[in-house]
Amino acid sequence: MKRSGRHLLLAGLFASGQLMTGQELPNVLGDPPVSNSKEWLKTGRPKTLELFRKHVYGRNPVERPDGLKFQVLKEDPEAMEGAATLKEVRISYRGVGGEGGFKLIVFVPNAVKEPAPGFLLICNRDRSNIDPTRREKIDFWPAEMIVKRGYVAATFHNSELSTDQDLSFNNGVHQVFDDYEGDRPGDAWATIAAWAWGASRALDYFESDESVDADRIAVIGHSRGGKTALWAGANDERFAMAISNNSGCTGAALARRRQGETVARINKVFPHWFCGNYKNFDEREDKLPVDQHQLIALIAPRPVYVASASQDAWADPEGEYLAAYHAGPVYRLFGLKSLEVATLPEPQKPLHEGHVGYHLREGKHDLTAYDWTQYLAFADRHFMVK
Ligand code: GTR
Repeated sequence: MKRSGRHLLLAGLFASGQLMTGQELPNVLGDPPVSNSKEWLKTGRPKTLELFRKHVYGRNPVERPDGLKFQVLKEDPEAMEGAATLKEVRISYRGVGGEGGFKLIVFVPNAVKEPAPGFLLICNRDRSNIDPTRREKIDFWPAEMIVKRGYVAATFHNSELSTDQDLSFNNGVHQVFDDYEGDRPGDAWATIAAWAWGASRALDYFESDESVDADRIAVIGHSRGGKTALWAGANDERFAMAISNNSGCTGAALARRRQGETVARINKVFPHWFCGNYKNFDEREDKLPVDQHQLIALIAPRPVYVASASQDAWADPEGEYLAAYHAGPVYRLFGLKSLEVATLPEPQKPLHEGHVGYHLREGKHDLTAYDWTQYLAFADRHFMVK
């Protein structure tokens, strides 16, 4: 294919990892661009969401299914030495392929007398990271710290919605709900969408639990879980906040920069994460009708937080920052402050002023106590927790 001078110039810029200006990206305000928040919500947002459904994450066959059930399997009002009430809840559903379900682990702070706000972590690591007995306590999910600060600490394991390997989509929610004639359509949901769907069903449960304030739930995930948290927040406007920890390629990072993990590489190694149509953009990022700054903008006017780690080049920290920065025009339509400069901040200097939060943590690809400390501070500002 013959490449135009402009493309060559852009390829050169990306290869050297330079900053991207808004002009090199699809217009975050849409095509044609909207000029106010009302138009954004009426046309800009739905059109952008549709592009992500069609080309990137795929389309859910069902949202809240009829007959969704919640069963409290276990309740301990004296968990965490009396600081929390633990509930283990089975969320179950039925579809053309039979029955399915997953377990939600919820710690509600006993000290909070009104419905409490909370964090819903999409866990993509070993289950020991989210041990409900709390014999194991790992910084990936510092449930005690979250509860102490007056928040619900909730989590589920992604593999119960869809295993992280099945290319035939013959397990979990795919087995329950998929009903395609012939080949799987190019825009059929895949694994990341299935995990995000689970987060929305957890939110359905919170709406039924009087001890939880379902209007103040932040959905959070790390890495592949971070990609999922952003998609959950974009798709389901009931999430009051979305937090992306080191989400990288097809999470917060701009695809067009081609830094670290690329679209072709992620589709090759994790072909089950995104819809079939996404493979059309292998080595053709410039042809993608969207880029990831638009995913972040779909969360507006709700607060969103993007975090990177200094040694996580694979996730392209600068590309993550710039996507958050370039979501700004949509936040400004609502009169809200976002990130102010197009330059990556220094490590350990969190930016919490506006509705788009960001920090670059010193260190490796991980979700750490430092990261959680920042998320709690940001949530305190927006959820009005003292
Ligand atoms: C990596 C993958 C990333 C990231 C990470 C993770 O292997 O390339 O996109 O999601 O896994 O989830 O830990």
